[in-house]
Amino acid sequence: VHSYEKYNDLDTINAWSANIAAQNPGLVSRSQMGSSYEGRPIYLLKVGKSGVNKKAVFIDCGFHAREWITPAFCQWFVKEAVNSYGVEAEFTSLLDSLDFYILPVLNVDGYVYTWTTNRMWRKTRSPNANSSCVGTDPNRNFNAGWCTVGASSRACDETYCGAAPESEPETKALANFIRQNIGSIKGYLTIHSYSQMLLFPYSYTYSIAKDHNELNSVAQGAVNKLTSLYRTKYTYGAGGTTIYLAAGGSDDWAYDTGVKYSFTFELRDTGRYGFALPETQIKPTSEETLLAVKYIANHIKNNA
Ligand code: 0X9
Ligand code: ZN
Ligand code: ZN
Repeated sequence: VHSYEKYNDLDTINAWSANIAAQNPGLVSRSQMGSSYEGRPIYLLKVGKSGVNKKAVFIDCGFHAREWITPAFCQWFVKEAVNSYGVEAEFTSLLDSLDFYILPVLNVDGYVYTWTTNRMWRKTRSPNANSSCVGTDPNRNFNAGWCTVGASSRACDETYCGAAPESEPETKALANFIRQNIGSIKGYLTIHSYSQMLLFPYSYTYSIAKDHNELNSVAQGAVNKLTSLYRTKYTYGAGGTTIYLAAGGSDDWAYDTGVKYSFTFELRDTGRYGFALPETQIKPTSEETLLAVKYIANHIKNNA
């Protein structure tokens, strides 16, 4: 049975997404963005009041399989949207002027594998040529300095970049969707855990992004909002200097493809529980993150 304050398995998340779309026809619709290597559907929710020429913000969760707090946040975001529309002014205004594409779980095969077999799995579940090791790191598989730094060309490694950019059906589906909707998508938020950071391009080079100063001030404002709720400490900055150089990430790829407001969130915590964040932290983590996401969305609404 589904709960916003528990970790839900993939079947439960898929049943939830079908249900919340059916119950909120004027606000939420569900489509299938693609299919995984093992043939599972990858569902995408579109959340917003219908209108013409709306700008959009794309938010994905469940890139890395073991980062369970992230699908929980995506579910929380949709719940808050449907409960707030027509009730709370700020979220209502955001949903009137923006569409949010919410991808609750990108790496569906990996997520299932963390529930059935290995809680600490990170990568996809596609086989590799001439290796018995399985999987590619989806966040090393995008065409942004692909496999040049902070990524491995060895199939057994956790940061394996894959045989080629977009070699994985999951990353190919995401990249195709953004390319097809590049005219409307103004923001790209990819949700990871853990380490309490808000990152923006670049991570494949120390070069300063053209929009560095604006992205830095948006990140500062978002982190200040987040911290205001429970005093959770976040650091922020360009990925390369703030966390590490790592090429092939979706944030850098989206930015270079034309999505100016591209950010990676690294949610709680800083390592006490790590990926095994207790379920009691789903609500506070989601509520503080929501403040930061709404801050960024407001900036996009007013500036993109
Ligand atoms: O290494 C990653 O993919 C992310 N950290 S995680 O611990 N969730 O794996 C950080 C990604 C930052 N952005 C890029 N490297 N492009
Ligand atoms: Zn991650
Ligand atoms: Zn709330």
